Amino acid sequence: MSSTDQPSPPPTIRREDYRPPAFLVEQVDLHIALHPTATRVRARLALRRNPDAAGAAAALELDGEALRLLSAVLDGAPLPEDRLGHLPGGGLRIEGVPDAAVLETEVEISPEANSELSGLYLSGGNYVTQCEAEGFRRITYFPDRPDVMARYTTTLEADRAACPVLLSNGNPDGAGELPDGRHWARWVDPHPKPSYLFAVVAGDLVAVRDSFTTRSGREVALAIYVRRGDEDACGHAMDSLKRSMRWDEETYGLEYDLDVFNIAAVSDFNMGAMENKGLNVFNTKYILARPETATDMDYEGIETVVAHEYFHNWTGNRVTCRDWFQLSLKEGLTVFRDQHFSADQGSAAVKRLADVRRLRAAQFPEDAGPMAHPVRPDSYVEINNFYTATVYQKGAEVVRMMRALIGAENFRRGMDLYIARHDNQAVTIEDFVRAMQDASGTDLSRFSRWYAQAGTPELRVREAFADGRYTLTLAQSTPPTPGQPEKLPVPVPVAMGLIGPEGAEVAEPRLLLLEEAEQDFVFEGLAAKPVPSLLRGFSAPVKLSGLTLEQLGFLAAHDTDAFVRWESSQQYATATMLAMVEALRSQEPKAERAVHASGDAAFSGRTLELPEGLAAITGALLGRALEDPAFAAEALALPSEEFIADQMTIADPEAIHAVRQFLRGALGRRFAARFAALHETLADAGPYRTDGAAIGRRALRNAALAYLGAAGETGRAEAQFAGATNMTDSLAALRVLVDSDSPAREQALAAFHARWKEEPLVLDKWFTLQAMSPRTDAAAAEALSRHPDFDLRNPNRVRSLVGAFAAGNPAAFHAASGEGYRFLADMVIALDAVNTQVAARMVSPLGHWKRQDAARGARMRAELERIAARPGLSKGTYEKVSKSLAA
Ligand code: B3K
Ligand code: ZN
Repeated sequence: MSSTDQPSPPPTIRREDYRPPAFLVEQVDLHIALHPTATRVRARLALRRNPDAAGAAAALELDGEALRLLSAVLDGAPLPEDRLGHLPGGGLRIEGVPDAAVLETEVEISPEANSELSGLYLSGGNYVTQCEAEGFRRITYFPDRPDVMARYTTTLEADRAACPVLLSNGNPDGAGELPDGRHWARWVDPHPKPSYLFAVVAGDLVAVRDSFTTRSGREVALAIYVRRGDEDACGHAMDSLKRSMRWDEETYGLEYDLDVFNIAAVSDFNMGAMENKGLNVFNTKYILARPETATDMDYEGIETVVAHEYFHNWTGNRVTCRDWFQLSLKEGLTVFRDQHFSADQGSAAVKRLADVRRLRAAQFPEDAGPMAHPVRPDSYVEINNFYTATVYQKGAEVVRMMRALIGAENFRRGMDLYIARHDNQAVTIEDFVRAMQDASGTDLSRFSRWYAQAGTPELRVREAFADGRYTLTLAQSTPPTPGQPEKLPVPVPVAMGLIGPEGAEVAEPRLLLLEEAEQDFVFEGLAAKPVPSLLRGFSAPVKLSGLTLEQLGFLAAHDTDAFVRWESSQQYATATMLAMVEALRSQEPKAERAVHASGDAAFSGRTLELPEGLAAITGALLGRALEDPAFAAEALALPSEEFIADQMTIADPEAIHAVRQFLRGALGRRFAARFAALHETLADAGPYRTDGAAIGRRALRNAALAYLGAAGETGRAEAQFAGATNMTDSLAALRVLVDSDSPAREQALAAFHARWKEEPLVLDKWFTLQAMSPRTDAAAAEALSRHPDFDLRNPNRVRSLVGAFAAGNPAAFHAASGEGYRFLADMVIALDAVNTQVAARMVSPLGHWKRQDAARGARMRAELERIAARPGLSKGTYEKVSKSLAA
């Protein structure tokens, strides 16, 4: 504490300060005696001085947090208290450790008191660990950094009745009985790994088993551990796992490397899942699925996350990160791999649209906000704040671009080289790029700017046409981001084609490479001025502008590339909506505004009109909808309110909401007969299936239902809700009712709650539906937070209400009164005392105050200040709040 009694701000960790560890750990032997409040952890570390570290006499530094040290013995001799230096945060520093030494410690920890869900904790009475990024230090003293890779053996001991199942990493290596009703099991992991991949799961769980034979003939015993009663809900996850294992063999030649692959599913988990070696731990949300309880989106999410965690076995586990600044080395690459896998399982085009939609919904705003950071960040206060859309999704886009530039074959060669060179190493993003460069013979030094520079590049198109010669001029610029005022041009791969007036391709499709701030690309011998079809497949994560409405409409109808067709219809709708918002803004005095959710165009008495161009695009889409229902469902969806807000310098949440609601209602009315017909035609006759075609049909059918609902026709939704036999249809119908003023609304909500109150994952949906409904204002959201089923200690429940409200209900969150902001800040403050990782994540929506008008911005800042003023704020929440205020 300083003299003014202000606690000093938590330190910033910088990439440039990286130093190799003074000691390596060759072998770790853990003995963990599990107990809810007094778990004993004995650790034996075989240490060796790191030949690559500077300072031949440097001290041994061990991280530690919330540990009660019982004993420490170095090479057989107890270490007296005065040999133990104490590091900030709870670690230990031991001077005078010989170059090779054995350290034995014993600590006591309380899983029951651990509401952070980092380290060892209890979920539903079962023991579970989460160590990434820095949770292992909450289990034992250890150099808890990814560049210390060690071999582990783990012996677990627990009460047999309470914990019949005892799991850890690697292969099982013996088990037996102990006195007093206790038993033990030992696990040996032959592969060296960083501490963040350590895991323990113990409790009363049941296994769903299967097996997999690798292509070299290794038999792998697969098991998914769940709570009793959930055994019937693991089939999709198991099937996804087996398909992932096969895909990685076929696509990258990568085989699984242990005798067992275990997954355990738990209800209390800070994120989706975790790739611990041989023992993945999952949020139940990404394992459990039955048609009655899981939506099609849940099924897709399970496939993706199971694959993602499995793929980490090579990209993350066998080859890991030197330090946490390299996080995208494993995350960007592994997201790229899971996206590729999912694309291979069904419609690649529709998968791409969904991925791009997600990128724009989460990553583009992040890149334009106070937390903007490069894919490889330069500094952080709390690493858990950097598991971001930028590191994951933009990181995946960067890998994808690299593959486009060097070609699929060279990319595969580069992957082989990367793994051959770096197996069992902790490496950097430069190492990955170097492997790609060496394998392809392409100089990627300029391309590496994508890893170093934050912000979304903006591309502008200009055209000239004369004498059969078409000149396409592309200019790029990247807006400044915090700490990076100046930006350099980045190499942008632009996959493109030219469409002639008749709607046919008039030039060979090409991949242009825009490397400079501005470049001309010339096409000769054209009979007429073509329309450029740019960024096919979204070949680069950039914003593109400069095409006219007319060109967008043409591309929406004629492009051969599904992505550009979808994109053009979205851009067309965006431009139309922005113009309508501008019209409202310029003509209405703010004070008289009233937002009517009915979609009846009431906005201070003004009447909006449905633009005929948009109606025509919608009509054309509907005409072809049955050709590709999944695509049509994506293309029929209007851009979200958040997306429209992101296109404005100063957003106007009320006007955006009014315009979007109006358009949904107006389109619903205009095409009521066709939507009704689609709803009829697409009714499922046969058995329930979750293949891409079946999912696409349900998506289109429910899109039609939603348009009808927006037009005030809720009868179909009522009938569908009453008769639905799967969660996708039930929830889609309930959403229509919840967003409507139908008298059936309250009754349907109550019925849904009564039916599903014992199913936490379904109850989450009940909260989310209400949190995102325009009919839920901040007061109603706050009332939901007092519902007996709301629980601040369960991250899924918090996300389902608080996260969904703040990120998915912009009109209510940005209510002019500031009540939405106050609700969120109250929740952040309450959460910070329970689970700091989840609390810090919830801060983000308040950070985008610059996009709001002065009055809203001031209210958002005031709430940030209120959070910042809380004594004892966690460093994670502190970092988010202070960066949000500073920007
Ligand atoms: N690697 C984990 C994420 C860990 C998050 C720590 N705050 C899951 C994944 O990306 O696969
Ligand atoms: Zn991952």
